[in-house]
Amino acid sequence: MRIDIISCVPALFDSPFGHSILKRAIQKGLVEIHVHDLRDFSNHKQKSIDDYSFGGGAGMVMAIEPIANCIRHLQTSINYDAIIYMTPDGATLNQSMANSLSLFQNIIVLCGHYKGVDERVRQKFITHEISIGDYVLSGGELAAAVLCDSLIRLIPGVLSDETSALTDSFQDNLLAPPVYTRPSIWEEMEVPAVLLSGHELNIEQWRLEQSIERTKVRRPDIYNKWKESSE
Ligand code: 6GU
Repeated sequence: MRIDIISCVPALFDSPFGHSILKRAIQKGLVEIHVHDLRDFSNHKQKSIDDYSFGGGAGMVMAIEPIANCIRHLQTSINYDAIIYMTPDGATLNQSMANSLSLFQNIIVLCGHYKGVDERVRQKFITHEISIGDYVLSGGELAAAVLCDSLIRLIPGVLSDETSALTDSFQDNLLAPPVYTRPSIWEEMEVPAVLLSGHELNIEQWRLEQSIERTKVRRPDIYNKWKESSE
């Protein structure tokens, strides 16, 4: 998978992809991430990328030209499967969206700032509009990093058997069960006996029950979906 990120604060991406699982995925060549500085595509002397909002009101709007220049430049060498705009008014990211987007070969992720992009950018170029939740961030960069993380970990070969995405919360519409490690007794708090029993079938059964119970209590919305799908 190749991800091209368009941002006016590219430095925000230095760290998220420089550690742990994502770093290794890049080193193994399973994903390529290219971050583009929107200002490099501005034709202005001052490299400006925003302008006043027509009709007035507080807040600047990201102009069409630098974004169009950047996207068209990228499209000269690559065919993109999706051009995603990170915006709080987009569809809220969930596991099933991450699953489908992870199948794409080449994607562009455009990070919004200020009051957002000129509406015509959305109409002309954008195929998906994504938010990461009902709260406002200062820009789309952190949201884009979240999106990329959720996609990259699904690429075959990125996770080992031990970290397999198949046992993640949400992957089967259930939250993950509680987990424990040594010591088996800590300040009189004991690990559930079944986990120490070595009885694989019972352990699997216990984990499923815990998952179901957790989901029912914490996320009744997801629980109802799971119940429908398991009937
Ligand atoms: Cl994608 N952008 C911004 N600025 N805020 C957000 C968001 C995106 N998703 C949730 N809040």
